[in-house]
Amino acid sequence: MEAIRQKILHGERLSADECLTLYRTAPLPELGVMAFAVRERLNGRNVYFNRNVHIEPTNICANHCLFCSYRREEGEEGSWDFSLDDIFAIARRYVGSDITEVHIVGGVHPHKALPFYEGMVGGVRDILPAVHIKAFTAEELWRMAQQAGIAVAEVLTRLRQRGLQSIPGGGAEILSEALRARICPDKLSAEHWLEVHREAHRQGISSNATMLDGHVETSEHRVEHLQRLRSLQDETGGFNAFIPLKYRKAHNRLSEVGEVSATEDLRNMAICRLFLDNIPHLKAYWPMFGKDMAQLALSFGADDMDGTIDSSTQIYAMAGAEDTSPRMTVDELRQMAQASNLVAVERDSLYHAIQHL
Ligand code: V47
Repeated sequence: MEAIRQKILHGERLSADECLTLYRTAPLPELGVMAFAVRERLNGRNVYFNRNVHIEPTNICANHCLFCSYRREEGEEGSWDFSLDDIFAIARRYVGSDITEVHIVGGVHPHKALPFYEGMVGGVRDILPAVHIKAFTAEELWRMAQQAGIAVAEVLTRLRQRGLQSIPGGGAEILSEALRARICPDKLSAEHWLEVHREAHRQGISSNATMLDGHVETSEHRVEHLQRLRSLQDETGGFNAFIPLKYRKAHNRLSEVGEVSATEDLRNMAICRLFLDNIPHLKAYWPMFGKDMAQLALSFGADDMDGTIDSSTQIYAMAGAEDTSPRMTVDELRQMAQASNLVAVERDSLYHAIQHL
């Protein structure tokens, strides 16, 4: 541990073995102190947030991921499948509002194709011309390419022409082929997930990366995941933020595994901050963690709280998150930062500070 402490102190990179040692043995308080020092070095005392909404076009999904509480079959009770008009009606609600980002992610619909998604992005762009569109996970993009029989590069180019500006971090789960075969057998491979993000970065489209943790994965799996992300970031520099997503157990086929403790969540947050020395931001995604845990995470390496959300996402409520209608006011976000002796900074989707006049 002393050798690791010295490395952190001197801003040196941790090896995969050292990361594993942290997962196996490092106590929470010590991790917290080190991760906070690193977050201060990278982001000062800033706590970033934005004013955002999600649009979830459908929960009908061709995949059968064991951890998913959200997917439904076509026609099944509880399924939804928005038309473009439905989606545009949602977007229109925000005309004249102060949101700066729309985040669009849904299930992999078995019968929708690229022109539908091009129309979606183009329509939302027309309705909200100044709002940043962050849309479609690597999984959705990969499927669009497969369905159209074209390369992912072309999908990205076409969507970018219609207004796509960045891509969210979902679908990464754990970047280990063996584990994916167990928990998300229909999803794109780890290698393909990385390939989609590599191509996005090559085209100047920045992205986020997630890790779905706290289920059947081992510490070795987490280290493999983090290592693969760090390598890609060395290559491209295109990731803005990393987002650990705690596995939530309600209404899915992994429920019997249960959920890991708050201590484990915070240890993981801190270790991610220590190992991922090249991804600038670490997000405490409060609709999944809960507000209290997200606030605590700010003292364990996290510097970003995502945004106001406006009750527009259902993924986590369906998986057992306490907050079934997640929304935060800007005042609430500011108070959460202040109470941690930190400074809330409103940001745009690329982490530039925004000053409202
Ligand atoms: O990929 C699904 C996860 C992800 C469960 O980029 C679950 O800013 C926990 O990626 N328990 C989608 N997690 C959400 C996502 C995301 C969210 C917020 C911000 C950003 C961003 C990205 O949700 C999926 C999967 O890893 N997920 N089911 C569950 N039961």
